[in-house]
Amino acid sequence: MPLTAKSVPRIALVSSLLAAVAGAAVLMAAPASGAASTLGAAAAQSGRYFGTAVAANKLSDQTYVGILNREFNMVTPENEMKIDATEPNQGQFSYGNADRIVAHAKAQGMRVRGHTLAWYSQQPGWMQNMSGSTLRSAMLNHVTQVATHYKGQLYSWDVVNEAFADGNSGGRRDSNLQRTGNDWIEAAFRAARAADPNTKLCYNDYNTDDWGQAKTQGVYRMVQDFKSRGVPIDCVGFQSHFNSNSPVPSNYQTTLSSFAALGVDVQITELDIEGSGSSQASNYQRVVQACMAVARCNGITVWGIRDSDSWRSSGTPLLFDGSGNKKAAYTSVLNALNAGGTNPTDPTTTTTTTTTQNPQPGGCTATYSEGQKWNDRFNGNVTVSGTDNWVVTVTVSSPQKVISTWNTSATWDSSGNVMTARPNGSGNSFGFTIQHNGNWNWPSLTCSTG
Ligand code: G2I
Repeated sequence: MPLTAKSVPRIALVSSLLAAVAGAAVLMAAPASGAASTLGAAAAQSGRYFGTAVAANKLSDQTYVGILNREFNMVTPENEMKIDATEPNQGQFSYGNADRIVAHAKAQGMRVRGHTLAWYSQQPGWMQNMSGSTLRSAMLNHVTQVATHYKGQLYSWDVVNEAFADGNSGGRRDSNLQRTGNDWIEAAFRAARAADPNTKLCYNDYNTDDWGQAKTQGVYRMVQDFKSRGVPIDCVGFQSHFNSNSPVPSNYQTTLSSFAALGVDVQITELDIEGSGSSQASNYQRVVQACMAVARCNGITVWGIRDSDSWRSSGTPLLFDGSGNKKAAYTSVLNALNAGGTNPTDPTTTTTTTTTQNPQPGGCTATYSEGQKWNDRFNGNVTVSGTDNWVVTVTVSSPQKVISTWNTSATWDSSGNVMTARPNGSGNSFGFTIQHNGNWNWPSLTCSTG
């Protein structure tokens, strides 16, 4: 029930506003320190990056390089680190084009996402014809050699790409690699970790953006299993290739935050959205806002610079037109980045307790203090003063959920976001656990006398 001055005349205020303000610096929105004028600088305000796929053969195109150097602070080689490019003949490695991209990025102060060490596609001929234990060892040798070559130079690696099947099975895609045994993915991750211990290791896939899809759930279960067994995985890449057949799902943020709650980072790795004008701009805005709302969403990479650079250029899916002009989608992305987001600062390092003073006469005050924090959830404690007969509402923001309470009798409204807490005979302090699903904001409280 909404609390109004009329229905609850002795309502007293609420401490949570103060608590929220006090906590803002460490926990909540990262204040945008003035609007930045490029994508990379705007993303950097909240500790994120904004990247693009780069093709080595375009590094001589001045318009292309001009936009690249001005706007982006992360680079993914579009094809140059794939298996057919880096090991064209077995045991003979070829890094020329990939190294040129890495060198260009470094000279510009940009970082690099490696893409990709193990994939069913773009295998060189010699690998396509292999199977069984011969293929398994060749794959692991490839991972070891290439990860060693780039040791310490990359921000993250897409260790395994596109290993799950489309459709309703939620299982693995058939491939020569899959036929070497279901443990091929974890074997690849272990080999990558051994070769390059300080680079984030990602699993990367498409059609995993909709939380309701079987494929998304299949990948989620794999990551959950890897985390529970100590398989070294640090991040999940969401390619996010969208068009009218595969639109931005309404639950996209839930997908990102649900994976993040497993204790991995999430990255949007190959974003492009077909369309034009304001509808394309608003779809881009939704994607950026979802990442900005999830503390462990490290950054966003678009899959090319100009529409004409895209693997599906006829759909004009990128942020710059064929002449290099900024599109409406560019502006909506820049604005969404400048609006700030949930701070990706490690949330487990701070503990703040706040108290409030001067409760209104005859009313009550509910004081929130921060409790213990874990990767996926945090505790809050509330102390009530002014009455023993209190009613405290605790409102969490979606996709947060209160998953347990203590020392109170609690009921929820139909949205599940508003909890009404009353005394249960345990005194005037109670607490709860919030599963944050990527949103670390504190709840807001109101206190009234019952
Ligand atoms: O298909 C879009 C992306 C889906 N996720 C994984 C990404 O690695 C993939 O990127 C695309 C590249 O954008 C294309 O540029 O991967 C394609 C290959 O699977 C790339 O296409 C290839 C063509 O197939 C080759 O014929 C061509 O020589 O690009 C090569 C270089 O232009």
